[in-house]
Amino acid sequence: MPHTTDQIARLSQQLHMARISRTEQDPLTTQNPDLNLEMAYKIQAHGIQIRQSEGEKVVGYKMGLTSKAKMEQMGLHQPIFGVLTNKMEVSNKSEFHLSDKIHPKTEPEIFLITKTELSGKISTAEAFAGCKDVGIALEILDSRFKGFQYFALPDVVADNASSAFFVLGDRRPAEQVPSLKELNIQMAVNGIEVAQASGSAVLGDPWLSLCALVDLLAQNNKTLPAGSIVLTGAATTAITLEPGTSVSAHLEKIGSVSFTIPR
Ligand code: OOG
Ligand code: MG
Repeated sequence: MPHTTDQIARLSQQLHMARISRTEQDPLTTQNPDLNLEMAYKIQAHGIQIRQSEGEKVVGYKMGLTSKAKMEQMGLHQPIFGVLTNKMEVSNKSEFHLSDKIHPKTEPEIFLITKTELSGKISTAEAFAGCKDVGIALEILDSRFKGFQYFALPDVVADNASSAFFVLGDRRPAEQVPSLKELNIQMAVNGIEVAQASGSAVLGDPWLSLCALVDLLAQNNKTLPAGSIVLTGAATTAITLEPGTSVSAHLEKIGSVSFTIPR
């Protein structure tokens, strides 16, 4: 059966309500085995339109499944993107409560802030030239699917790549850190290291993650506006959030980001 605008609206509304009511859903592909990536990005875009109609503003994008660690953790092997809104941003060094979340996890990511509009196929030199700042972030994921697992790529794309929240930490002008490959990224819980990688874990070079995002956006007839926040994708596996802990991430030459989960 051909996919209709109605189906896209229905499935994005289902995920929207799942997020608001914190009710885990069966993967969409269980009921809709013919759901493909193209339709999944349409469901994602429709879900963002619903959030915009409720007053949220798009502030950037996230890349997902850009490291081997994440691909293996999720059992999915192709980079994807999701949309970030202003309502998803959590202040650095603030408290993050678990009570109104489903099953959140966090992961350390290099973030970029663009300074020019970027579109189509770009080189790493063009990606670097198009960016203002480089920084360290913690992304907080919260899948709307049962057990945060066993989903196929169209499920996670439709679910806005499991986006929930993000925390931006220290940043520096991009000119001061042109090479990101060799920078050490570390995540700690209560000050004890739990995961570590180098920048090259992200597609071999985090600048390539920006190139991949701009290319994926072009395939969806979109460009990346100047001033966008871009999460380049987790360098390590994600960890489950536990009450009474403090999570931090550190990026060599740049600085840190953290949040605390009350008991
Ligand atoms: C999918 C989103 C992946 C990343 O940084 O690789 C992602 C998921 O893990 O549910 O955000
Ligand atoms: Mg991520």
